Amino acid sequence: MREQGAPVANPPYGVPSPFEQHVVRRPRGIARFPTASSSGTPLQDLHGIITPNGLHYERHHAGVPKIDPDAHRLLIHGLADRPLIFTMDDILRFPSVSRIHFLECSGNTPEFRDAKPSWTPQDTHGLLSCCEWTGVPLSTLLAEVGVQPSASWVLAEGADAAAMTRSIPIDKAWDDAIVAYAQNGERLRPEQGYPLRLFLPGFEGNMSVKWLRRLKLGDQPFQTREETSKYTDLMPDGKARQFTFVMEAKSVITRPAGGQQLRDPGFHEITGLAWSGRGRIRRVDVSADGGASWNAATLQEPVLPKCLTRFRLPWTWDGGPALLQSRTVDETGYVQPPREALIDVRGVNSGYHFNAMQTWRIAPGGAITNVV
Ligand SMILES: Nc1nc2c(c(=O)[nH]1)N[C@H]1C(S)=C(S)[C@@H](COP(=O)(O)O)O[C@H]1N2
Ligand SMILES: [Mo]
Repeated sequence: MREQGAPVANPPYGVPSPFEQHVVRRPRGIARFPTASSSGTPLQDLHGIITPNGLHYERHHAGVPKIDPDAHRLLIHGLADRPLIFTMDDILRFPSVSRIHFLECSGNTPEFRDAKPSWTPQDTHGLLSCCEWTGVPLSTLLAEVGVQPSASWVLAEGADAAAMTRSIPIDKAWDDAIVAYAQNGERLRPEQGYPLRLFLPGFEGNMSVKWLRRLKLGDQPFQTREETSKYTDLMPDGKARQFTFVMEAKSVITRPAGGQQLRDPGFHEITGLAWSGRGRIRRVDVSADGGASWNAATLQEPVLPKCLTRFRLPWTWDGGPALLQSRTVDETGYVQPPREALIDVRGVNSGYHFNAMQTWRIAPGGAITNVV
C-alpha cells in the first residue's frame, strides 16, 4: 500500500501473474519430431469450465503454420451446384453463432497399456479443453454453394504441412458443425487453427480440422490416411473399427488428484469435470472408497450439451488411505464404464477412445498417485 503499482497496458496484452508460472501446457511423451506432437491442458489448476486460450491443449501433425488471413481462402467444391471460394472477409460477413463446447483428442487418456503412477490429470486427461467458439454454421455455407442430393460426405482439408484430411458425414455438417474463427472472444490462436478451423461438437478432436482451406462434397467417405491407418480402433480380434466419431461420456476428478499432496485431514472439496459428445451430463457420482459407496455430486450451472460440466462434492478426509473415483451418466442414460468393463470389450490393442473411470489413490500421509 506504500508504493505505486505497475502502469496500465504493461504489457499491452495481459499475461497471468508471475506467481502462476507453473500453470502451463506441457508436452506429452517424447516426440520424435517436435512439430508432430501434443501438449496437455493443466486441468488440475483450472477453475470452472472454460479453458483460457493460452492453455488450450495442442495436437499438431506437422507444426503450426503461419497464415496471413488476407491471403487465406476456403474452397467448397465437389457435389455442389455453385462451387465457391471464400475470403476471410466473406466468412466474417455471414450471420455468426457462439457456442461453448469441449474438444477432446480421441488419443486422450492413454491408459489401455501405458499408464504411470506419477500421472496427473494433465497427463491422463489433458488433451481436453473447452472454449466458446464463434463462427459460421457450416449449414449456412452449404446452403450458399447448393449441395447436390447425392452428397453424403464432406472432406475437410487443412492448410498445414500434414494436409490433415477427414471425411465428415453430411448430417453432422447440416446439424451443428461450425466454421470457427474465434475462441473465447478473440480470433483463434495460431495453435488452434488461425485463421479458420472446422469445429464438430462432440466428435473426436482430429475431425475438427484446423487451418481449414477446403471442403469437398462427395457421395462416399474419402478413406484418407487419418481414417484408415490412424484414428481407427484396433479390437481384440485384430480387426479395426472405423469412424468412431462421438466422444462417449467421461469424467475425471481434478482435485484432489494424481501428483497432489493432501496436507490436513478434515474438509476437502472433491471437484472435477464431466462431458459427453452425445449431449448434456445428467449426473456424476463420486466414490472415496474405490467404488464400495457412492455419493451424487452437485453439477455446477451451466450444464450445456457437448460441453464440460464442473462437479463438486464436500468430503472429509480421515487421514487414511482412500481411492477416489467419479462415474458420470449422460442424458442418453449411458453410464461411464469401469476400466475392466471397457477392456473386456475393447482389449488393449487400442489407442483411442479410452473413456473408463479414473482412480486416484490417496496414501496415508496424503500423497496421491494414479492407479494403473
Ligand atoms: N490441419 C490440422 N488439423 C488438425 C490437426 C492437425 O495436425 N492439422 N490435429 C487434429 C487433432 S488430432 C486434434 S486432437 C485437434 C487438436 O486441436 P487443438 O490443437 O486446437 O487442441 O485438431 C485436429 N485438427
Ligand atoms: Mo487428436
